[in-house]
Amino acid sequence: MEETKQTEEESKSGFFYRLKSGLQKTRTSLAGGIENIVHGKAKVGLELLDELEEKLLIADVGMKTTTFILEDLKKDVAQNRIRENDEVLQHLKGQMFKVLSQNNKPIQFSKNKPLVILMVGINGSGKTTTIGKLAQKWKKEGKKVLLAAGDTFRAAAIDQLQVWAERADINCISQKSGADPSAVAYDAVQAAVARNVDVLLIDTAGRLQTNQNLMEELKKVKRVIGKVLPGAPHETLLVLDATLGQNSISQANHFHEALELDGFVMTKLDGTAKGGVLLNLCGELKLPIHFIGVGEKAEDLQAFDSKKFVDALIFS
Ligand SMILES: Nc1nc2c(ncn2[C@@H]2O[C@H](COP(=O)(O)OP(=O)(O)O)[C@@H](O)[C@H]2O)c(=O)[nH]1
Ligand SMILES: [Mg+2]
Repeated sequence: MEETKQTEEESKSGFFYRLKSGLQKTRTSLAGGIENIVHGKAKVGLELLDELEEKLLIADVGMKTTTFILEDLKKDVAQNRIRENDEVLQHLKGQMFKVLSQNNKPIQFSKNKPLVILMVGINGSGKTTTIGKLAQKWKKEGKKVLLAAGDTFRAAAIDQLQVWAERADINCISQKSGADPSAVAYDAVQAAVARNVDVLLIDTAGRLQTNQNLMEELKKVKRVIGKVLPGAPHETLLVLDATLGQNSISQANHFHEALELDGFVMTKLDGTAKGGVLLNLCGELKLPIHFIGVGEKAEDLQAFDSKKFVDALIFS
């Protein structure tokens, strides 16, 4: 039984294999660096701790989270409670897991029907692609899914979502490009209720967190959704591009201030060595990461699992 599971996880199509290969660049820079530092030292001491601190800071983990990760380790090393290199690694893994799992709050389908999810984020972060991938995944699981093409800014954005919808045989509510995105959201929520769908995914136009007018438009979209269906949207998720590293933190702060986010999706982890930013984000914003993108394929969008993430990052 155990053996079969291992084979599935390690096989090239397996979930864990995809996660590991998607995180390869971050592993080499951050985790590989950590392992080299720890194993490269004959003695566990202050010098080792200083080097670890520097490594975490360079890898975009941020001051606050780095301090949290190393705090207890410093005490334990100073008081000789930790002396072995392997113990240092295990301790680091444990602290990273703590940071990543502290705000866990799974998306609950059972509580709300329709469950309404609003996707926000800057241009190119991966909103439309993420909606397409989630729609496909949930449809396969037997859920009734509806999409809303709320990015009315560009005709191509509406087409892009419709292609995903057609491919998965899902309905997509849309209007002409240039239409008011709040009107699209209004129609979509009404349709979701009338058609008794399980989940409605609403796309929005990308915007810079510093663009006030567009941010106001997004607030209006959120208000309108709540008027049609009190309590909705149940999840306002910020989609972040991992390749932007530390910049994600300022984006997250701006969006959270304007829209009261419920969580994050981190895309493009496969293309970057900056995956350490996930630790920073969780430590700073105290909100859950729900999904991560580790490649272009639909199955490369994975539900975020802090334990598996840490195991895929540091495996020695
Ligand atoms: N490598 C990789 N590419 C991704 C991922 N998620 C999205 N992309 C790509 O990022 C680009 C922008 O995505 P899109 O969904 O159009 O962004 P939007 O402007 O936020 O809607 C597209 O070329 C996607 O294929 C990911 O997890 N990994
Ligand atoms: Mg888009």
